Amino acid sequence: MKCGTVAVVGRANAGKSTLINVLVGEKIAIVSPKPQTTRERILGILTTESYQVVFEDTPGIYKAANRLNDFMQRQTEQAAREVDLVLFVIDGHAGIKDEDLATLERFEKGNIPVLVAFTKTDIMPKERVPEELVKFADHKLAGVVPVSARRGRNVKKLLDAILELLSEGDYIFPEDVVSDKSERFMLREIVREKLLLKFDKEIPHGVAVVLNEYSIRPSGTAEVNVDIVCEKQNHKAIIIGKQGAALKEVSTFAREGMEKFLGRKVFLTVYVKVKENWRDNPYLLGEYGYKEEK
Ligand SMILES: Nc1nc2c(ncn2[C@@H]2O[C@H](COP(=O)(O)OP(=O)(O)O)[C@@H](O)[C@H]2O)c(=O)[nH]1
Ligand SMILES: [Mg+2]
Repeated sequence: MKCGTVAVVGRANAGKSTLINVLVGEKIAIVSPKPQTTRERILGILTTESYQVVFEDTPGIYKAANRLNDFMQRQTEQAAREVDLVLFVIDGHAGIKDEDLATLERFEKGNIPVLVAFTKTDIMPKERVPEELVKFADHKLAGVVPVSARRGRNVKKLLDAILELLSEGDYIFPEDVVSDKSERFMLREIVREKLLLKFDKEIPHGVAVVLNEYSIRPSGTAEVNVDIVCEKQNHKAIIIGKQGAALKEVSTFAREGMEKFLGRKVFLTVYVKVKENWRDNPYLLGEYGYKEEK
């Protein structure tokens, strides 16, 4: 039996969470076209009879602008120090930048092997792939695998490359566990995902979702109540929208996402609240789940 841990790192929006969801075969992390979608380390666990791979999704690498970003950066760095393999995800379509290569070098200096997943090949011309890959020539990598998470292209090949680099060992998690995060966490994240899809930058980045209630009625329907906490009174007005239209749309998508995730009907109620500058308030960061576990 092979078993190992893999930190999935790379630039914001590179496609890390999408790739992990495809590798694990279940949605363990939310995905959106906006950076800063993933805020913390999330484990996605793939178990078969012959191996267990524990993927660590991370927030990605970028400059910190507030305490929430500091937390996100620490989560990424911690993850990359404590694993058997670093999977460096690069958005092939965006192209390999000097900045990517500099970050890659930092990981190469550690004692952990680095494998590159060159993703989003489905939206780039075929001939550009080898042109980009030569940029890795001077790097001491365990390998480079071009993939498309969206199309599932070469994902099996990537998994084989990962397994090659892992050792024999006992499983860390029970076989039926796919994530270290609870259902409660995913319910909050699903609301945040829909906010990221609906609104621009400042609003979703300044939002926290609090789960007040999650219970199952005798009929089997789940009752879910959440607060959307935003940073400013005018953000609240935008989130709610004219006659509540925007909030209604987000709530409907969130309910549908929850129903798919839970496999049952959901009765969802949502309130919007304002907490100014919560992203820089250590107490509120803790309250909303953005603090290191002891
Ligand atoms: N075309 C294409 N888009 C992708 C692929 N993987 C991810 N994306 C998109 O890239 C965006 C960022 O993905 P996400 O997984 O949230 O990136 P992360 O920030 O690195 O976790 C989303 O809009 C995804 O749908 C892929 O293989 N092909
Ligand atoms: Mg992500």
